[in-house]
Amino acid sequence: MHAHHPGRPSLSGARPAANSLVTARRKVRILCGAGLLAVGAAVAGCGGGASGSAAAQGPDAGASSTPHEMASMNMGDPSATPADKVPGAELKKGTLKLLDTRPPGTDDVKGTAWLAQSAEGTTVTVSVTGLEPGTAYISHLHTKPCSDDNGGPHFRFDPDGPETPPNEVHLAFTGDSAGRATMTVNNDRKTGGGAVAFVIHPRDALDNMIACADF
Ligand SMILES: [Cu+2]
Repeated sequence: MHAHHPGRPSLSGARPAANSLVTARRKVRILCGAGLLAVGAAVAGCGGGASGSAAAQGPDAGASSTPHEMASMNMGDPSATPADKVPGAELKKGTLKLLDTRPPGTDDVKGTAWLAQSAEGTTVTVSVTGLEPGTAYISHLHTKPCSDDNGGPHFRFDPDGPETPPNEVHLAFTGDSAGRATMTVNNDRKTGGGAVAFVIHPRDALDNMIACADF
């Protein structure tokens, strides 16, 4: 009798395995997006898809990832290949300059940011000194030069898309005991010429801009 069901084509049986993987990833992204709405403070940290292929993650990353781990991964991975070491990339380098908008106690912030674009997408690395030990910072790609409105708005791959990774490029880091930090983040899309500056903010005062680097 089972063979006699012309009205029920067995679509699921014919679907290639790759499709179900894509479906699973979409589900993860949707889940992540839902979490963002609920957890405002973590808004800058969601969107685990930014690092791209499964090959870029550990072998069991998919099995063990929680939304929280995804968030920290997407805001940067200190062990990722830094932008200036990405093979075959077009590399831009900028020196951090202090901004007039910086809060007290940040006069010693110095460092370098690198923006690499390759077939793998975009890699951004920042290396900073003069941070407050134990203090958290957030940094972003911006669309204007540092001299123009302190870098202007955040760069977005899709201008009408969300203000969160992976549609924006965010790096989170904390000053170590010596006030230093180095962080790298990957995104599977290229910024093209749209991201021209890199700006560091205190994590607890995102409207505050400490320093900016032009690419
Ligand atoms: Cu910013």
